[in-house]
Amino acid sequence: MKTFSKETYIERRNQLKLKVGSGVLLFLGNEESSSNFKDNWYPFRQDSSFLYFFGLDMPGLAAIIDIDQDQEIIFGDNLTTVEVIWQGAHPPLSELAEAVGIKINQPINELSKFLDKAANQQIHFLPPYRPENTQKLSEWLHFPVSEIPGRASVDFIKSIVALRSIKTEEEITEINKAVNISVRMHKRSMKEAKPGMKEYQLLGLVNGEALALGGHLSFAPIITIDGQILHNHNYSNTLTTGKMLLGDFGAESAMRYAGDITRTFPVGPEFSPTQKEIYQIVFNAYQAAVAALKPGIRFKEVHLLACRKLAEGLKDLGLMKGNLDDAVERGAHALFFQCGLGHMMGLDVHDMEDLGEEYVGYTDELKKSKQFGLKSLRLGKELEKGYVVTIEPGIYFIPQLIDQWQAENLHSEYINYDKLAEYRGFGGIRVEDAYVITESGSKLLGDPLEIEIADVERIRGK
Ligand SMILES: [Mn+2]
Repeated sequence: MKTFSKETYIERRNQLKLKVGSGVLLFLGNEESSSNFKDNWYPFRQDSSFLYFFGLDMPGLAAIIDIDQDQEIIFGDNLTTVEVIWQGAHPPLSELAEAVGIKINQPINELSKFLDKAANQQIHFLPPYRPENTQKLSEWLHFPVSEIPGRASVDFIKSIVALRSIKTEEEITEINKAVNISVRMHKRSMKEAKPGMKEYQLLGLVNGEALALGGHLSFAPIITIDGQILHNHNYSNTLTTGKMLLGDFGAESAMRYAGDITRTFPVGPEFSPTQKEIYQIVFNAYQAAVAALKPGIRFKEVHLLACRKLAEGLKDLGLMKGNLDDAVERGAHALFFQCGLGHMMGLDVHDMEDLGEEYVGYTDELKKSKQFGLKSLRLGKELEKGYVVTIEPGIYFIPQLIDQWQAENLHSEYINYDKLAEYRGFGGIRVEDAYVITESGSKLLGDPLEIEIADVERIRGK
């Protein structure tokens, strides 16, 4: 288990105490999680806020920061001899706690007693996303399970979001490691994809690449010739010349920071002329969005700029028409780009999404839109130096959606449905990289990976 220095964690906790101000902060780590029977576990994944403030990447832990008494305690049990037989020995919890700057550790069953004694203090907890943790909170705090999500502390959430959103230099170093493993995974798929292969063969190659470099998958990969299915987790298709392969996947580094990259490339050695046209529109939107990144700009504005670029290209091809300012404002482009331009990335690939999009991506002043397309934009608020965001525009031709809009005659002043019929079976194109916001603009994370048409075709062996 690799951690930052104890000073990093002490400083993060001090900042958190200052922000929340008073009360007791309760952190629940994660447990092993069973898949089909008790001892057959999914790979263990620690809670990211627990990792951020306590660094300990192992199951069965919880922690308290009692701001009022200025006390920090890690709760957990040392392994029993029976557990050591199966799992091997770990350093004692006191030693692990000391390494992240915590002087007091207690057995896990002391935690409910601690909370009962603290009943007259405000006990802050985060919204749980695992049922086991919801149940524990219910038992320890004596609220019904159904009330737990609504009782999560907004002050606690907002304070954590404020801290975790700004990535420090040592975090950027870790994210770069994750992105660079992700780059190697993509190079592997771009070099080795061939007509006749199954999508799952590529899945095996890229997963193997991540594992061989000491990483893990940071989320379930999308590796598909049906790129128009936005979160496609089917890998059973055969790669055929004329199709494009859309790969959206990335690695998690040893310290659990995420990478997330998307590329779309031809299964054959080159794109068709039509594929090139659509790809170039997506790439132009990507470039325009990246050029706009800087502190102070709302990400929603960057998203809309990318939408406008997509709409311009689609109008040039005759797929859209009319006044593009109005078209984008009314959401007509969302027939082709149904999702958001990007998201924050850090210890989670969609960073802090467990804490609530309304706190991570929006503010009291800027609420999420309900318009189709914009309602899927996870991040809307002003960017700050140190934010890490992904930029992932795309164009997707979804036959069912086209049919529905056409049947409703929706946005027909902006969409040329006759011309669109030629693109029904086109599929989808997306490109994606991650950027850190700097003093004056942004910087690409990780080593550059081929993205322009000529470079992609070169790697495909044209
Ligand atoms: Mn992404």
